[in-house]
Amino acid sequence: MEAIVNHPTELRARLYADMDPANLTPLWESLHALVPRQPRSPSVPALWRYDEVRPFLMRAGEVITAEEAIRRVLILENPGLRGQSAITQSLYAGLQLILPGEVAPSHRHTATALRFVVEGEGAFTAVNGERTTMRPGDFIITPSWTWHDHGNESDQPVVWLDALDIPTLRLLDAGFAEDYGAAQQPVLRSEGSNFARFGSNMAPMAHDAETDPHGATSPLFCYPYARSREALARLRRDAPVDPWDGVKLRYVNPATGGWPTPTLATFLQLLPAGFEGKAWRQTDGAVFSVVEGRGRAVIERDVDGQVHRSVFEFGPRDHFVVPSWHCCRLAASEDTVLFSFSDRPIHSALGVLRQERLD
Ligand code: GTQ
Repeated sequence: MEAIVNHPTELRARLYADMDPANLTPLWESLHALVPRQPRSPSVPALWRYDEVRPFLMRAGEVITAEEAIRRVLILENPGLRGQSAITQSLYAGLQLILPGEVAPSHRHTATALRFVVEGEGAFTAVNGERTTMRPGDFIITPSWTWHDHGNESDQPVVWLDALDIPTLRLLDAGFAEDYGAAQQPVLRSEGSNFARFGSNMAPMAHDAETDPHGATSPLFCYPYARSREALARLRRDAPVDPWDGVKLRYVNPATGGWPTPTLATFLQLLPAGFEGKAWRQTDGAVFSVVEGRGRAVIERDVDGQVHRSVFEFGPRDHFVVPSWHCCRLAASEDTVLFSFSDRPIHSALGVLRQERLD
């Protein structure tokens, strides 16, 4: 009897049980999970085909108005994180629908948001007293704590991808929000004045400065697709195509050269027809929005010596996620343009960003 009770396993089990009510738990039982040899994300690769998503979005348009919903959005929820409103552990993504004549009322929150226009033309987002018309492929920023409302004065439904750092703010318990009190904020400046100030490789004089007081977010809030697409087309003709990324550029904060937002990095890349990319992996989890073309993403992860492989055939307006430290290879059967965003600024700020180019 004594011998059994004094066996280390028994003694340990008794210790765990006795100290549990004191909110104490032994590190040594979870050390490897807490300090992993390499990331083992609970997020999994996933693809949302627009053909499948769009009918649900339009049904959402029939059952609730934008005004009632505040934001009529279908959240892209990672299958490994169901119930958490997250596409990766740090990022939120959703597809927002706004129908002709609707208004999504003005509010502000500490979460940083970006929009990437997926379908339709002629809706607008208003940020800090200025509207920007949304066209497919435009990348738009809603900085932390800025008033923003959306409207659609066109005759067609408009859909865009929303990306926010909501799960990161939840982790930090730093979420605040306020309603403006009226459906729409007043328009203080004519459309295009923000772009004139910050979108031409120039910047305002000191007396005219109209910048984010924290300096953390780009003062330019719309990056039109036409400009970015033209840059990629030009580089595709004039510069070598990278074997991993094709022709890829990052969006910048024109005031600093850094990322456009403190938490979200954004990219646009062109994969020429026939491109068969080499494999890469990175600690930042990335979400892709297909703008033009068709191709394939092969995403692999080694779990205890067993390779899990996802093969996604994608086309226009499809979305997919490549979680942290998964190997990804991109291929294109036609000229393909991909927008993507990730939590890279957070990894960089913490000094934990790792990127590898494989093969
Ligand atoms: O447009 O402000 O998808 O506040 C989630 C939360 C969009 C927005 C979302 C938001 C918004």
